[in-house]
Amino acid sequence: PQVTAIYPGTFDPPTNGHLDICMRGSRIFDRLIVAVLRNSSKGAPLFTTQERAEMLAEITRPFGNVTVATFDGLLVDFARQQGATAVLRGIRAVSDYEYEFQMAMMNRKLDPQLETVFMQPAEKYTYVSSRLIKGVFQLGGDINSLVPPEVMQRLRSKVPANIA
Ligand code: COD
Repeated sequence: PQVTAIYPGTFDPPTNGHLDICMRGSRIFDRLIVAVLRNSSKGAPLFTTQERAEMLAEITRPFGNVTVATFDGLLVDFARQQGATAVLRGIRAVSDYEYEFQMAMMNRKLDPQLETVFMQPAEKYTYVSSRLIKGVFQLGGDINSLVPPEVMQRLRSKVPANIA
């Protein structure tokens, strides 16, 4: 059967780590929907939902089977609505696993048909997070090799103080 997977997240902003997981997911699933959560409880985002979705669409364009969407409410409801049977999540380190495991089990409780799949990024992206990217960029650090050029450009216009 054709398998559609959802890769959900905050993506504020998307990084090369996220892109790496999209690439790996696009190889094993028939269709991959990258889904940006609209009302995150993570605090004020740097980029609007729209901006994050646009960046994701730009950077995933080379993968023919990846689309981008936004959602709010429960992930399991969005997955069902999209006909998705899997959720893709990235694991950078053992420390990610505890939180990911809890979410996977809660999502299974909510929808036993929805399977969570974990993938590991290339080693060089295992320390990359959106939070660190924003922090380092705002302080003038060079993060060129850690985010796609499209994201770099938007960071520059959002945080003009950085001359990197
Ligand atoms: N390398 C590989 N993977 C990475 C990297 C990296 N460098 N950086 C991040 N990732 C992975 C993360 O581990 C995650 O799997 C994914 O990429 C997205 O990361 P984030 O940080 O943008 O996304 P989160 O963790 O903020 O996403 C949380 C959700 C939006 C999935 C969650 O809050 C949710 O589902 N909310 C909807 C409401 C709901 O259903 N709640 C109940 C859930 S149990």
